[in-house]
Amino acid sequence: LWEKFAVPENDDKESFQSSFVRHVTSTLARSVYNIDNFSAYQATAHTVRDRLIKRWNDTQQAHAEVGPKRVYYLSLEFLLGRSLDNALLNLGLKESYGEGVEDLGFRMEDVLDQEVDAALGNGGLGRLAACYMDSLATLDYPAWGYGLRYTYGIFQQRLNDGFQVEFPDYWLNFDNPWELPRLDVVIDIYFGGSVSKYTDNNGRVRAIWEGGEPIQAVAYDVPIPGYGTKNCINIRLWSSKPKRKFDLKHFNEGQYEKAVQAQMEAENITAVLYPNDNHMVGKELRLKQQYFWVAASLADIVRRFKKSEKPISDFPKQVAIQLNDTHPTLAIVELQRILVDVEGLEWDDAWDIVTDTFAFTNHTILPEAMEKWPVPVLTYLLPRHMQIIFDINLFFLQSVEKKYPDDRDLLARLSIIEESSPQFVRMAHLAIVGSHRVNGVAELHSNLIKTTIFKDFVKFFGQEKFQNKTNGITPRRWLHQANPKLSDLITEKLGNKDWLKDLFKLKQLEKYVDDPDFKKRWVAVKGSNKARLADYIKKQTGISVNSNALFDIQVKRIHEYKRQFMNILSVIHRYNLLKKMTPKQRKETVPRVVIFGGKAAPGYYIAKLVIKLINSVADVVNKDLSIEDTLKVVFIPDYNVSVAEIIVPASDISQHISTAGTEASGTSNMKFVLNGGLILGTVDGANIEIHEEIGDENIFMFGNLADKVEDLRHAHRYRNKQMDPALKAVLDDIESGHFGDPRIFVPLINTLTIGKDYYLLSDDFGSYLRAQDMVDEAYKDKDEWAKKSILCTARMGKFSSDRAIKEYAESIWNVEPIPVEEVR
Ligand code: 26Y
Repeated sequence: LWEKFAVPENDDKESFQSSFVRHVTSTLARSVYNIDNFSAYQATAHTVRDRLIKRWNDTQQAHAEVGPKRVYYLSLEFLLGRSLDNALLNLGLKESYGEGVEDLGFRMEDVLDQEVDAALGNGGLGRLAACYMDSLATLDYPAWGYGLRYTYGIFQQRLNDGFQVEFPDYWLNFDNPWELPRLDVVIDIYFGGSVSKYTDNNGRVRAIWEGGEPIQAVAYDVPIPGYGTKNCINIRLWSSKPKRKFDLKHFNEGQYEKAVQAQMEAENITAVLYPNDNHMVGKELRLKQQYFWVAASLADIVRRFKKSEKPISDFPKQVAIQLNDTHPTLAIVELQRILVDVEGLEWDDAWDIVTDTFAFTNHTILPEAMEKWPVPVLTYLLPRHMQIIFDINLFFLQSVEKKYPDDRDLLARLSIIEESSPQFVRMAHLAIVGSHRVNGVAELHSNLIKTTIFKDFVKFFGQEKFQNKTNGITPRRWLHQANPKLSDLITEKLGNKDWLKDLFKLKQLEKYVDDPDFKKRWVAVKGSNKARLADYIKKQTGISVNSNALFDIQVKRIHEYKRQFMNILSVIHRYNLLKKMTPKQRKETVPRVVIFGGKAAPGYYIAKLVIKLINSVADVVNKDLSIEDTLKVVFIPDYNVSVAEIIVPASDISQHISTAGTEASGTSNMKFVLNGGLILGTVDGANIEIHEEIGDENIFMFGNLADKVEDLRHAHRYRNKQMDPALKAVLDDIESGHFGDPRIFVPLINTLTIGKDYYLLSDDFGSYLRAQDMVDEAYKDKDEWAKKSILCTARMGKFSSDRAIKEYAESIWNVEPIPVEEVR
């Protein structure tokens, strides 16, 4: 009987339209005669959602039958962006549904544009998690993501007089078709309380933790469809809710408000995403978020494992948990607590299970990004966990002492506890000790962590524990979806879409680098993407830019180590040169549009001044008719995933100019090059591997190498080093008031003088300017440039997140793909 009523997957236009109309009238309760683009978006989204739910169920059923080892990706950030276009493309429905929508009188582009981004992340780390989920789904891995369902995502950025102002991102204002509330999946989470000890029947001392008032974690599931497969995986996001019961004590005392307040505090836990990128701010609520999330996730994972009825010692054979940075490190402690206190295992047996289960990815070596939490705060929020951390540390340090007797400095350096006053828990140390594998995110970064911040751990644990997994990006979103014209051209040339599942196939494009017709079409696609961006810029900022100019783009979080400051200083340098030129010289120079975008953390004063400086320079340059349109400067407000999808396909040059050794990998560098944009970059992060893949002629590299950085900083500190004269001239220009009240910029300029130029702008400025000149020179030869652009795309196979995920699956997780058949 059930089979008779099963919903078939009909992908044709008419089935779409009938479902669309049904959703308009039933789900949205509207009349089909007066619906706007937003309702059309909702009806389309709900139609796709029905498909996703079917696939989600089929996937869960297929996995349940096999009982495979599953991988769990714990990330406090999932920067998904929009879902509709991505789902249509991954499910292969774009064409039929597109026609269906247009027939009904809508433009698909307008409909897609109604969707608000799911912006539950800050930057690189969060977007990486989203790309990895796409690859896990596409490659048929039995995988789950676990995160938090923030009510407010990353703030919206607006500009006021050139300054950043933040607005709350209340993204759940309207119904969210991309989540399935699981109001039946609810887990009680406890904070505080007390620990008592007792002796059990076997004479063992055991601990009981009795937490305080419970807070509920409610599951919301976000289906992630793979490309060209029925596999559809799940990101489970937890939302905090008060447990619905009266606080009788307050109630009896007549303190109604107090009772309500306690309930509101429960909802606070998942209210807001912390907007700091690569910077630790020790807020207690952030720590509560972390525990709330890992405790709910582990309870869920353990419950699923127990359904298999396998012995608990099989846990690591069934479960791999990847820690996305140190944010979920308390999961290590929570699992040890469950195994020892709840399951009654011996400490050592439990610890073997824990370390075999977890692996840890580090995303930064910046000292200010290292998480540490005060022992007193942990002690009162999570008293039992604090005891367990002390025990983990004790046993760990005992094993160190055994191997290296009498090296007390080594013990202090390795200790999970920082012996300051108050004491702190070093989360990275805890993550390393509790994991069987640790990895960095690009070759240089993985080598650096082994020789600097984690050096002593390599000495103790040995090399094998420390790996590299160079980041990747999903070609489905970052080429197929964001750049449909280039995608079509590639598919036409290669004869099929196989390259979307095997990005190394792009190599075949190399055959056509000297084919004039192909080159012409390639350049035309770039031109139309630049025109699209020019339109967007006009709409958002009112600035008109010439889309024949060289588009030079730097979009990423604003941070001193990423050196947007150096970029805008070089723009001033360029402007001053242009002003001095004769009209004839100006005619011969390559016109440039310099485009910036990115958010500064709300409390990051210097980064916010950089935004102001960019806008002040833009104001002056864009108004100056004397330079005859040879230079324009644009700051695009509110950079996010869907804006990136417009920007990335439109670059001629993109800048990735961090001080060598500071950018762990970078992933936007990969996105730009995949779309046929060249890089102007430093010898840092994944730039190095991109260089290796695409060759010397197709990239502009400059600046000091990572192994020089420490010496250069040292030289600044102890000798009064001369500043680069070109840089000095530009600073003088700012100080003269050329770009508005110079007093505003004093603290920014001080970072280079009083602050000793920690990020070495002065040391790299000369070679940066020379590299810029080489860019101008190369761009004059349009034909050669087209060739470079094609070769860039053709050689990017390595940087697919599919490659990265396969490496994780094979050398860390030990999980296998499970093909999913449709269940009828
Ligand atoms: C401590 C806490 C507040 C914190 C919050 C966010 C610490 C770090 C972060 C985010 C880090 C991050 O996004 N790192 C980036 O990860 C990318 C993916 O691996 C790298 O490509 C990029 O170089 C790195 O900066």
